[in-house]
Amino acid sequence: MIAIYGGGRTRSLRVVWMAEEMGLDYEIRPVSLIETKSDPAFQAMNPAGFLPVLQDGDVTMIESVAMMEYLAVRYGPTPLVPPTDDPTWVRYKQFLHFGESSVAAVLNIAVGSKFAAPREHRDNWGAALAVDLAMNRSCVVANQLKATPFIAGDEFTAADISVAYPYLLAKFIGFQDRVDPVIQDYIGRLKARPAFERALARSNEKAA
Ligand SMILES: N[C@@H](CCC(=O)N[C@@H](CS)C(=O)NCC(=O)O)C(=O)O
Repeated sequence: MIAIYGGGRTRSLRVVWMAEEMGLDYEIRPVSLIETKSDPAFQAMNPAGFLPVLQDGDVTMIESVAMMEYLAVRYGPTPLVPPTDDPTWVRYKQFLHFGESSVAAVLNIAVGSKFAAPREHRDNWGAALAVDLAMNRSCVVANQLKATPFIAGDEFTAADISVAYPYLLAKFIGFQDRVDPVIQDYIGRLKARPAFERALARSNEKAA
């Protein structure tokens, strides 16, 4: 059985959503971000102590987008990944990584500042810059969505799961008013997918 450590608003949601879209059996092992840094069992899987972690037999993984790629290769083929000779593949691949590397990753500073920093350090220049960077880069997402209904083209793919994740945190982090309306509409459409609804419900059963 595939085990996904995380739950709640963590990036495990990407992996759970992917598993739901593919109809895979999996279990969520809820882990608190406070525990991961001091739990020897968790440290053995990811010495850096961040979430999510995926375990599947002998396989242990610590990168959410790579986990999605793993599921597609190990349990696919799936329409969530266009064939490499498909004209949408390059855009698919780029946005699959853009969602984490260019948007979600920079927002970690905003999340840490808002929820973990001492009160007097919460409104800091770096946290504001993190949101500014994410919003500036979001023009790439908005421009694509003005041309196609999904981020790689006419079909929903794993790249949509990757790109959607940071915008699902908009209200939580507090930048929802800055999200382009075309992205807000897109996120609304993605949230209505039955697989997303199931993924969110299971992720929230015992929030991390
Ligand atoms: N690139 C990693 C980022 C993982 C990440 O930043 N996870 C957050 C929770 S969603 C976390 O554990 N933050 C605390 C930390 O990095 O120590 C991925 O996509 O899995």
